[in-house]
Amino acid sequence: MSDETQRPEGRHGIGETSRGVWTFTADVDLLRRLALSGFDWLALDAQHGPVTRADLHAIGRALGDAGTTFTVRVPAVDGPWIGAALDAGAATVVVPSVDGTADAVLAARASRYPPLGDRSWGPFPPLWGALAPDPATANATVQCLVMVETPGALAEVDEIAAAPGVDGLFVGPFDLALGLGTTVDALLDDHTPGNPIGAVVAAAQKHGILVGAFAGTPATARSLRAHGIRCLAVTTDVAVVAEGSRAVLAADDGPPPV
Ligand code: 3PY
Ligand code: MG
Repeated sequence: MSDETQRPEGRHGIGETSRGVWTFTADVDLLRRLALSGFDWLALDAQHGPVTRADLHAIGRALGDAGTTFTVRVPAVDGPWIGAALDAGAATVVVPSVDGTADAVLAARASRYPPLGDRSWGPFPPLWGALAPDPATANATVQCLVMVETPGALAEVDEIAAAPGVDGLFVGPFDLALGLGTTVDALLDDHTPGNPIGAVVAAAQKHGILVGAFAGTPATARSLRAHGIRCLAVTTDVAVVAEGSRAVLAADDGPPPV
């Protein structure tokens, strides 16, 4: 295969209306199988999963070879981690624990090469003989989604959505509920004027950027869609295994009677 055929044409990130799978595993075969299972996108969780920066190399190569793009939820507002995830070939980074506009700007700038940001040049694909996008293409196609999951981010959500290089807002309902001193159910059921999730959706719509959220289950996805969010992580690798096992055991007749 020539280098030309390995050019990462058609790289695309997360769509406005899409269903993703959230993954904790660092196992490349399982990730590759899941990436080819029909979800619109796959997000590796390096904040709450065991994915390390060293794992990114093999994962990026395996998913790149499979012709699929991927997202990385980095562990924190951390420029070098954002750079490493993108160097490995991630099309999208999801940045957690953003506490205000300054954090969002840091994340956006870490996602783009100069003059738009301060990302450093060093993509991994040439290490295994593939081509990486040139800086201008990388800047034009990368997606930096900042999480709104703290009271600080919520208070500045309009300013965050307006910040150059912030391509989308991604709601973390679990941390947002904790930070606001409420429950996930109460947060999701709140449709009063000015409610927190509605405020995130309104800010994204006002500034013409994507809005997404972690749901984890189809039931939570339903509640988030009722707020107008259509880009959702609808399940996790762990749930896919557990529910797949349950479905197989329920469908099977069991051992023959002795
Ligand atoms: C949250 O709900 O806080 C998340 O970060 C989802 O993973
Ligand atoms: Mg969170």
